[in-house]
Amino acid sequence: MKILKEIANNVEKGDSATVKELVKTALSQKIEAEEILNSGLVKGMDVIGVKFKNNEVFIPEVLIATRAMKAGMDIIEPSLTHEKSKYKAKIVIGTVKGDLHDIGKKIVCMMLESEGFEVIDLGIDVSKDKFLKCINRENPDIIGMSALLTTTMSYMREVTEVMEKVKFEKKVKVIIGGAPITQSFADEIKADGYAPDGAYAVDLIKNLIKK
Ligand code: B12
Repeated sequence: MKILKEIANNVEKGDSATVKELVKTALSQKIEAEEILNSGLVKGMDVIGVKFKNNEVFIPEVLIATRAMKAGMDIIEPSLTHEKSKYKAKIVIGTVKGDLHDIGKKIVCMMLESEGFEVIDLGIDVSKDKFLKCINRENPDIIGMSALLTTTMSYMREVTEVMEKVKFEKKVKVIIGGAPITQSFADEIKADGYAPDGAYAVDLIKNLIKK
């Protein structure tokens, strides 16, 4: 769809104002919010990711694209909210210590909220102490960790290790995600699940809370 391509192009260019307008137009054309997110906004970020990797763009361009992406996410957020689901669960989520990437985590939070789950977003650079304190304070059903760097994904292991006892006592499950994460890494660090994107994260949590 042409408008989705335009949204992707403008995220890539970092033109927040145009992204906002295009997203509003797409919504008024009754294009599903999830489709705008995945086939428009995320597509634009994917292109920036490849260009960044190939040294065709640098941090300032990535930051400007991030701003445009977030501007679009703010517009679609209210439209993502479906009817409250029958699933009830409290989810605490954060990007692990040393890692500042938060776009993917925010998408996961938005998708979970749209399904009626209660989500507490601890933000970025979250230490194991902060996760632990939050478990004791909030009694969540699920802890979600995000990491985008191969250097920070190992911190997830530190968190699952310190959580081993409390996980059992509090019956909390741990899920992980982010571009470098795989199911086999999740198994290796004894996480209860991994999801490659927001839609899979919703299904994963529905399955975990049934158990
Ligand atoms: C945007 C971006 C940035 C922005 C972040 C802005 C922000 N507010 O997030 C800025 C410019 C700050 C940045 C900085 C850096 N970045 Co950067 N960045 C990216 C980029 C281009 C896009 C990431 C993104 O937002 N993707 C779009 C979202 C939608 O996808 P996603 O994050 O994967 O999330 C989805 C899934 O993974 C999943 N998911 C995510 N989290 C979770 C959590 C749970 C619980 C679950 C279930 C699922 C889940 O669902 C999400 C939705 O579908 C990637 C390239 C890439 N291909 O990933 C590089 C990338 C991640 N960055 C990279 C690097 C190297 C850096 C820097 C070290 C650069 C530098 N020299 O300073 C710094 C590190 C800063 C730090 N300490 O964190 C590398 C990492 C390489 C590696 N192997 O570790 C990448 C891969 C680029 C590259 N190929 O070189 N970056």
